[in-house]
Amino acid sequence: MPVHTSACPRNCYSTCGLRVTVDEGHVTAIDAHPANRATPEGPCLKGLSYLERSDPASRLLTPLRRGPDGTFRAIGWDEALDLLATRFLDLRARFGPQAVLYYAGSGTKGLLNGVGMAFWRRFGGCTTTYGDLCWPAGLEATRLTLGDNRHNAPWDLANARLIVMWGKNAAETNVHQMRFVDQALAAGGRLVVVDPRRTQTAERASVLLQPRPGTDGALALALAHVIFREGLEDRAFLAAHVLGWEAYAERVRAWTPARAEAVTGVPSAEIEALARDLATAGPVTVCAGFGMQRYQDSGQTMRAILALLALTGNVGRPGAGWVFANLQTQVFGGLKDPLDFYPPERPDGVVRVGVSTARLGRDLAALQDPPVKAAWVERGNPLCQNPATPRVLEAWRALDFRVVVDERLTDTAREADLVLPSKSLFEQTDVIGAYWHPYLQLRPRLVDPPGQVRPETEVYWDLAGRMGLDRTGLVPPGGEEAWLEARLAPLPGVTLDRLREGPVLAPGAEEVAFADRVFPTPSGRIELASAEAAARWGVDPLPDYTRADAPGSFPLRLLTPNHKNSIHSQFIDLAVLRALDPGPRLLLGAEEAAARGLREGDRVRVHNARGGLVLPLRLDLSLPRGVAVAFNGYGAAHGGSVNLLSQDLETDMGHGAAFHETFVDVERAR
Ligand SMILES: Nc1nc2c(c(=O)[nH]1)N[C@H]1C(S)=C(S)[C@@H](COP(=O)(O)OP(=O)(O)OC[C@H]3O[C@@H](n4cnc5c(=O)[nH]c(N)nc54)[C@H](O)[C@@H]3O)O[C@H]1N2
Ligand SMILES: Nc1nc2c(c(=O)[nH]1)N[C@H]1C(S)=C(S)[C@@H](COP(=O)(O)OP(=O)(O)OC[C@H]3O[C@@H](n4cnc5c(=O)[nH]c(N)nc54)[C@H](O)[C@@H]3O)O[C@H]1N2
Ligand SMILES: [Mo]
Repeated sequence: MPVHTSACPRNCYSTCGLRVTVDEGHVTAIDAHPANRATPEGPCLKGLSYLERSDPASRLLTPLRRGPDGTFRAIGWDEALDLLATRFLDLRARFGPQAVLYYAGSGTKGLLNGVGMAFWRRFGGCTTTYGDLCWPAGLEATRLTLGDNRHNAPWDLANARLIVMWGKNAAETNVHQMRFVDQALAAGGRLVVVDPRRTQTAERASVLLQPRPGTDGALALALAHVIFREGLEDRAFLAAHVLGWEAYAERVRAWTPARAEAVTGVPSAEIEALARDLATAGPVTVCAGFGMQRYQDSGQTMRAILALLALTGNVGRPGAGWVFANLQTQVFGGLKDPLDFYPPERPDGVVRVGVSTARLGRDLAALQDPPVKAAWVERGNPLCQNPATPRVLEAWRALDFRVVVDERLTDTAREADLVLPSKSLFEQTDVIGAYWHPYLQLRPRLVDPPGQVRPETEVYWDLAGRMGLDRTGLVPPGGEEAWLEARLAPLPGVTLDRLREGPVLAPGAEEVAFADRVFPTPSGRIELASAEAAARWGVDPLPDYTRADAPGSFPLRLLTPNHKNSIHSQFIDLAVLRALDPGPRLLLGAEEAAARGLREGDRVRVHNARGGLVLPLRLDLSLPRGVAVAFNGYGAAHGGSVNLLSQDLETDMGHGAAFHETFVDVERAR
């Protein structure tokens, strides 16, 4: 049976290389692609579940139109395209093209995703979002400090003597990274985890530091304090490659371990010990996750953590460095894959970059001249995944016309006027990058889309035809490969034929990032002091920690991490995952539960001024006081999204979403 190279295009670090077996027009098996050195041992359960996920029985197969009574009826493409053309042209005539919001989420990677914006430009423009729900605080903190988001190849982690997994739960969110952790441990290295929870990753660690959520900045400043106090800093490296370290040494003088203990709850002896290890155990790799990036001061926190590697000379060496986002596969210019990031300060008069993704509901409702009247959502589920669901829902319901392109009836699709069925990863050829490993990969068209399913590019092509738009830059049906070849043409050695054989290293990919000690910052050095940080984001030029949370009326901070069995709201409704997943739940430590007279298994109402959610209680004895945990991704079908409770606040840098600035209380459900 024919076996083909493919790759998983989900928004996940691993971006696994796959080998896909096709038998008589059906995908029948999914295996690892051994040539992807980062993921040679095979996809996770979600990857294997593509057999179910791409099966026509579990998907939308026709456009659906919602009637006045709220029920959906299947319609043909003729009717769908007519409706789209009529409504959008009418809104354009009355309010201008910017009355349409084009909202793209992170549902799939692929160069062809860029065709969506090309269509809206042909339409005359639109309104779109800036910032991102995910990683921009860390991306920006890293760019300001190192000049670029690059890191050592994933397999280089095996060379580390000390790995600090900081706010990252790789055992659930980047399972393939744990292989390299294991290799490092087998060679005598050590793993330290910094997480308020005892995660599956922490189970493999020799030390778990549990800072109070949001206090990592104070922890990092105190670690730097000890390094300087003991004279453990790498003077030669600092003198040659680091800007602002003298001022930083002054800054951290006040951050004694005792002060940090009072703020973070981490015992000062553990701070002292980790500081010495960072300086002497070398080489040290810090794998920084997204956990501490979901706060208002995340950018400054990430800068403070990254500074520890600069102080100890752990940059540009095998087994050392900062593993956050590896954008070495972003070689296509003008298109940031997986997520576009349009800075709002660069208006072009056509596309109004006017809505912060983190404040979607609030900004949508407030925009004027023109107001937003319609929305087109693709690859995203904003009524589940964006902060402050009640506000998003209110703004969404106030629109005149709502279109969602998706494989299934998500929380957002259920609230749409028109739902268009989208393709699976096996139904259109595309090229994808990654943000952990350095491979470009192909996911070829292997089977025909079922029912009336059509790739987005074809829908745009036909819609442009109906509307009488210039189709330059759009992709005609069957034209994907030519379009992709043109994008690949400038890249030496990267062709569709090569990609069909297996993953290809991005041109210029480095095993060890910054080995040449060239840092593309304004000063050419690692910038602990960043004038740009101050000018662009209004923060202190040095990393700092100024958080002072006053006690509010809701005593528990709600953390809403990711979990193994979904990619955000994806996969979790498939039978194979439901069979194994414990389902949505609220985690509390024993003391907080006891203080409320609650026991394991009770149905509890977690609530704040914005809303409430009823969930079964699970005790998590690792959780400190003042913290509650509920995993994100579960939607209305599971009782409601955690974002019914979250706040729509931005991070200090990059316009990220401060999901964890959310406080709740928990009571027995009545
Ligand atoms: N299975 C699976 N894998 C995924 C995803 C998924 O949804 N499911 N999503 C992908 C995407 S888009 C992303 S962004 C990544 C995210 O990958 P990770 O960074 O691993 O994920 P998170 O679950 O957001 O956060 C990691 C940890 O941070 C901890 N944390 C929360 N607050 C703090 C804090 O203040 N300080 C510290 N030190 N830790 C804190 C949480 O308890 C959690 O265990 O995973 C990717 N991979
Ligand atoms: N409270 C809380 N909320 C969070 C987070 C958190 O930690 N806490 N994490 C945030 C993070 S890191 C992220 S990245 C976001 C993710 O937010 P989203 O990007 O909105 O997340 P998904 O749930 O992955 O939704 C993507 C949708 O795309 C659809 N899709 C998949 N493939 C295709 C395709 O080829 N075409 C089309 N048209 N659609 C497709 C899927 O079916 C799915 O419905 O969530 C954020 N939300
Ligand atoms: Mo994310």
